[in-house]
Amino acid sequence: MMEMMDRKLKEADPEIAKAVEGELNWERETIHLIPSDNLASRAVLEALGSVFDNRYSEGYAGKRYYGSQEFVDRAETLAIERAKKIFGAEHVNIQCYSGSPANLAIYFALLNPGDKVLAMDLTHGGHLTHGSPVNFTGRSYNFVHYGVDRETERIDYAAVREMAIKEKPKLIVSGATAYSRQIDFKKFAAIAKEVGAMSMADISHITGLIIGGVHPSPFPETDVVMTTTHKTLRGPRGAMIMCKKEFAEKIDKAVFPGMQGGPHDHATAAKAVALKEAMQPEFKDYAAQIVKNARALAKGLIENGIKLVSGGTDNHLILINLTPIEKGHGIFAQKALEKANITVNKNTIPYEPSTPFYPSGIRIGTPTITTRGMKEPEMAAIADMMATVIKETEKYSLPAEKAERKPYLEKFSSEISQNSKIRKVRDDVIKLSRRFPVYEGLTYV
Ligand code: DSN
Repeated sequence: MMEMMDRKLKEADPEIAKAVEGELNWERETIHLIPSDNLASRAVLEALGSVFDNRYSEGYAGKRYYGSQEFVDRAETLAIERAKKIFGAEHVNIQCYSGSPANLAIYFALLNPGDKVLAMDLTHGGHLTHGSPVNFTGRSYNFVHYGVDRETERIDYAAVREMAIKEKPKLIVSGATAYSRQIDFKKFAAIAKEVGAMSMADISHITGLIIGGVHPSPFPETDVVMTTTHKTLRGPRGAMIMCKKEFAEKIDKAVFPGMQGGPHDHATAAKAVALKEAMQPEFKDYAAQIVKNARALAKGLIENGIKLVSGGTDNHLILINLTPIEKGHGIFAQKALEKANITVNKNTIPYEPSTPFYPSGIRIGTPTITTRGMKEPEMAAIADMMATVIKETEKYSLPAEKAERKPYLEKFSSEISQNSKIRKVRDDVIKLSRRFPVYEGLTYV
């Protein structure tokens, strides 16, 4: 028995060790542009893989349903105090498993089933849990949605206000997962106040930018703020809810016992570590560089004739509109870029003319490559490489018949992997990636 307890991963489970090593090597040799991903520090990963994984600790610090919680309480209290200090939040619940359950907990705390909520439409950049009809939230509450203006492709605050006055929602949600411009949280909070609604901000994508002072903060005006902890914050997968004191009790009760059981204490410890890292001066440089890099990448793409939603970016994220090639082209661009070791995700664009599975855009972002130390010169090179790859996909177009799509995409994948220009880009990507090492010396096999 004890022998089993002391084995290293490579001895206990070589298949999983190989899969983890594969992921590590993939990260080392790719340009990773998914804007919601990032690289956690070794200290964060160490806390995440610590003995805190072994514990149950339902309840909150000082008021648990299990004994011997001294060290769990210490880690949780440190995480909470750090978050409060960083954001100026009156109350923090650090226990949320991830962004989706955290949003559900907020709705559970503040709303009754059927209540009206105003939030951003998924296809305009909102999140599934902002009331998409295919999500639990859309089925349980009466969501009405604002989007972006057709011309500017930015949020039209006057239109949001008009909708709020007309619809009289109980809650107004701001925040997005695919919006490349700054969000005016103060305006959202003011609109909510004017119509007697509560205000909530989902800042998951931009937390790191807010901490670094390169995006306006939703504090102190917004009633409840949710963030995941693994995106620009660069912590473990998870989330936290911050709120005004008056909502504290309801939020805590909604998280536990309302939505969750035992908190993930290993994740709590890792959140504390990430928050400490976010308090260091170099985190500000990192956040500023994310935005500089996104701007440089956007500029390079535009110079290569690529169309961007809203014409550019103010944050970490860029949405590419591929309709000049064809509607529904996102899947071709994603697959071709993947063959060149450039990781992106296909994404809907505002007023999407195709479908969510075959959308007309791709979404990219700079958090991971910034963490690796890349700067503006590398962004120009990445823009050129992306443009070369996307150009190679121009002669392919999505079959109108659904049954023809799968075989056509398989044929496309195999053809594109033989494409010499894409192979050349792949070689260049590997060379560039190796200049910015990741987790040096780490191995699992
Ligand atoms: N799935 C996340 C994203 O990629 O933006 C949001 O939860």
